[in-house]
Amino acid sequence: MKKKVLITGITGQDGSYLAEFLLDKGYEVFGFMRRTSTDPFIRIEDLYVKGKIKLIYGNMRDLPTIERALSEVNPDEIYNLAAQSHVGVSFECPDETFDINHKGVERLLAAAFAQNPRVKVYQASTSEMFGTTPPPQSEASPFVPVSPYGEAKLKAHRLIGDYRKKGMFAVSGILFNHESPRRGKHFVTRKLTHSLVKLKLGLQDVVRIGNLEAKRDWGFAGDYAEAMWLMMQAEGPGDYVIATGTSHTVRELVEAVCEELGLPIHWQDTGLEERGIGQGGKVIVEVSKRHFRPHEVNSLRGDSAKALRELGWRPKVSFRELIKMMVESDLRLIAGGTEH
Ligand code: GDR
Repeated sequence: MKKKVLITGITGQDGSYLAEFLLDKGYEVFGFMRRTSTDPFIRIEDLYVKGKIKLIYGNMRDLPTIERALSEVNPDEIYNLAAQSHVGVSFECPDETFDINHKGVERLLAAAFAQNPRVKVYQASTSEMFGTTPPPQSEASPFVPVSPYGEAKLKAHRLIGDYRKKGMFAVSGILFNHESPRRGKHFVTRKLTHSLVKLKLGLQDVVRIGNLEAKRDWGFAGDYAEAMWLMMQAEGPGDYVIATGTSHTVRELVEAVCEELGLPIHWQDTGLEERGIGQGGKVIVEVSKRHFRPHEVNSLRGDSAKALRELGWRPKVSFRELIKMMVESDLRLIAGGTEH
């Protein structure tokens, strides 16, 4: 019989890659999704329309909907990818962030354990939990979160530890930033590839950006979906850092996207006055206070030696390959007129 998997947050970037990966592995895939007025199917349309996955409406804030999904599916594995996933927004909506990212996990774990204590659960934890801890960050590094998002995720991570003590196969994947052409446009990588492609095509004048000095360890989301599954197949449950081990500043990211597009850029002035100057002295990038966060995680670079040692996992796509993939995809979408 096929193994059954329930993915919460299936409509997101990671959910869509994981669904495809698990279908390939022969799983029967069920998705738990929230109703929204905007089109939630962009990333999974093909899988849904062709009947490859089944979707169940519900909400991480609503326990009965979680219980219903669990009893309908009776999963062997659960991947909890549902979250309010934007760090910047978490400062503006802390209660909602806590209710989904912490309490939602509490609801899910309690319901799953009550239904079947042998079910395996994957929790999407995050490098944001390390906060101000200097790089490289590993499973042994202290957690010092500085955002409501990071704090809520840390509480959820600790719940995973509690349930593991009760005997549950509960794993926590501490994933560093992971991107793809399916990334939402409010995250800095996709915001830059999307808007600089538009600029290149003459459809946009200037890109406004926040902190250029923040450093992140950016990997490819498809590689990270494989890591999630590998963790669930390990002999025992654990915590794993998943990262590339290299980091770049947002400034270097801007430069890499520009280079990929053949857009020359140099920087002028500093701080909030800083601007990226393009061909003919035209301002193409502007620093804007609006995109800064009240508290910033300055530098993230993960050490995923444990994942390599225990799971045989290593990233396949490099930073430059990732940028190329995202730029080419946005060029196709925007030049092809399928997106604006
Ligand atoms: P992050 O990703 O907060 O690390 O969380 P994001 O892409 O939003 O920010 C990365 C860094 O870029 C700086 N930055 C900007 N960010 C955005 N979004 N927009 C801007 O204009 C901008 N300018 C500079 C940010 O300040 C930050 O330093 C992501 C999410 O996917 C989380 O859910 C996940 O847990 C972590 O990655 C790992």
